[in-house]
Amino acid sequence: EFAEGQARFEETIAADQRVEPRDWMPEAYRATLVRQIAQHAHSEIIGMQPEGEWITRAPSLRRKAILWAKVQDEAGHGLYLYGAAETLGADRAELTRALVEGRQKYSSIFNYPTLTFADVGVIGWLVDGAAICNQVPLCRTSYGPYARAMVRVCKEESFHQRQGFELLWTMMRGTRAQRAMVREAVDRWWWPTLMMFGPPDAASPNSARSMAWRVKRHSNDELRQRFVDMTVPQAERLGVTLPDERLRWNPERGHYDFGAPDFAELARVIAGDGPCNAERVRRRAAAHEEGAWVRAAARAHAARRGE
Ligand code: FAQ
Repeated sequence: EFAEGQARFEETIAADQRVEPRDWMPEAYRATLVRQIAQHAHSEIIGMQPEGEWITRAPSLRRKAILWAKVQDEAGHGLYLYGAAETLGADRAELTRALVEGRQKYSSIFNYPTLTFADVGVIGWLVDGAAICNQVPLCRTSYGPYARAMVRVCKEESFHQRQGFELLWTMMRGTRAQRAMVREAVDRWWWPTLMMFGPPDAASPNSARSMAWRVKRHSNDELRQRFVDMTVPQAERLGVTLPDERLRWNPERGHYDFGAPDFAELARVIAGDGPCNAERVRRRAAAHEEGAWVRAAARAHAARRGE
């Protein structure tokens, strides 16, 4: 039975079809998916914090309504993704514990502070832009529930990216101070955004196996390049300069050349030593504690209904 399951799994991957929750799968495949999907879910939930801080300080009712809706979408993405992890047998309470105890990761990008309202626009434009580059190929990832979750998530992320661009577009047509605010925010976020794609391919321990299993469909460096190629023309339209002296079109390669992010900084931030790591995790832990009564009430309700 084991050999049969394994053969079927390999056929499914080779034929570029989806593996479904009830199918036999290697334990390492399951573990890799739980790791990646949980990290992805944690990123969405922790990712609510940097922008969420601006909801009460948004400059107009319209901007407040937009930001509120975006941050709620992120909660929805997180729940979707935890649901996908549960189809692999993961326990959601355990995933949350692993996050607050630092046993599981979330994206490095959410450990940087949001200092001005322009940061809200830049997160939409650059961070959601990078998320889309990374996630559109995940719509065809080999595990069915993850792939299907990504279809919906990507539609919302595209909308988020456009709202970020529109916010910055408006600010760039505003006062001199607003333009300066946008440029300063772009300078701070550009390099951390490039780090979202992970370490360079040669230093990416999970890539080879994840690509063989078609969990990942492109390498970290390929996606980073794709993001740069997509973003440079947008920066030109916006009228901002990206803070990289080595950035230039390479006609031979048909791509932009660009400088290397500081991967030592990425390693430090992943290890817990970024500007806001402690604060982000503390706040997540506090929110979880404050929600204890809701979980207790839900359990009591389920018990009374005999569930
Ligand atoms: N931050 O061998 P690799 C969003 C870890 S978008 C932290 O290359 P892999 C939307 C990596 O996990 C952000 N850790 O790993 C939003 C591994 O450690 P491990 C979330 C990182 O898995 C927008 C180790 O380094 N998106 O939330 C990072 O093959 C705006 C070695 O790396 C996703 O999670 C990093 N930047 O490739 C929300 C996408 N990079 O696990 C709010 C799905 C690497 O062995 C506002 N994930 N590490 O202990 C992926 O595509 C992949 O997991 C990668 C990493 C590409 C992130």
